[in-house]
Amino acid sequence: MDLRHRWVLITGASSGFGAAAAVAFARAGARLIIGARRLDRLERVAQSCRDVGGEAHALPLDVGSSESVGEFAAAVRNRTSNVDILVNNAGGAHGLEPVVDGKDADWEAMVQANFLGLLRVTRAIVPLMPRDAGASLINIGSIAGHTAYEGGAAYCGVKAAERSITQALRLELNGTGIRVSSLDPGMALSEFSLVRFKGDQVRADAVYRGVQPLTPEDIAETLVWMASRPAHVNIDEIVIKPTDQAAVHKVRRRV
Ligand code: NDP
Ligand code: 8X3
Repeated sequence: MDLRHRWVLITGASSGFGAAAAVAFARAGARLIIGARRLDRLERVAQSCRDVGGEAHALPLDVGSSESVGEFAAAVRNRTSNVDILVNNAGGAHGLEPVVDGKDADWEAMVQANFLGLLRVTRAIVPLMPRDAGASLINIGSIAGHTAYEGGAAYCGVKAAERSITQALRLELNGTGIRVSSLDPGMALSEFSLVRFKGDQVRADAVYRGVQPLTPEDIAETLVWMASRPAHVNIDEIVIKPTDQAAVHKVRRRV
């Protein structure tokens, strides 16, 4: 499917996968609406989209707030009546403590962004997605939603919920022609670990020590490929991991 002039909405586009995806879709000729909380960073991503010839609008968005999602959706409707591709990417992990040491604030942040945020944005944007015209709704899951690990109870839980939400949406939207997909990455180098470890760069770097992780550009390329399949093709689910990562716990380290 030709992505030129299609409207693509990406949540959490101020860094990592979302930022790289915005530029990749812009390069393919799409028009971008991007949302996140850090508006200065988001504006820079929008400029990068324009630098490759795309149209881009940066809008403030906190998916953890119904009010913010409502204002965001109103601002989206001011720019377009159609959203052809929705990428629900906003989210991340907070902390890596076992449940007995878990913090309410971390759990609440993960549930708000990865779980409720995904539902809120989808509820607001699906009515703008055209019927029978090759529209795509792509949720970013994780291998954490497939296999739990120590310290990941809440994060693995919300990413497992993402899989269930994706499956339910595919059933609910059957008959509309809107495609529903999940892209589930393994270890990828972004700000994910820096956020998880609350700015501790040394601890974040240790996650990727001796490993060649995925890059945000790997994820962006896959998203563009998924959205540009012919309208009758639905890529239900992709799991993408670094070659160095055979499973959550089975990682080749060169040091
Ligand atoms: P980054 O930390 O680089 O990017 C996360 C993005 O989400 C930022 O743009 C951030 O923007 C945004 N975000 C977080 N919370 C909110 C919120 N409440 N409202 C709006 N935007 C929000 O990490 P990644 O690019 O790696 O993460 C993107 C997605 O991929 C996440 O859902 C993550 O769980 C998932 N993932 C990551 C993997 C990895 O190894 N990196 C592997 C598998 C899945 P801002 O702070 O400006 O609001
Ligand atoms: C991010 C990948 O395995 O660190 O979702 O949870 S993992």
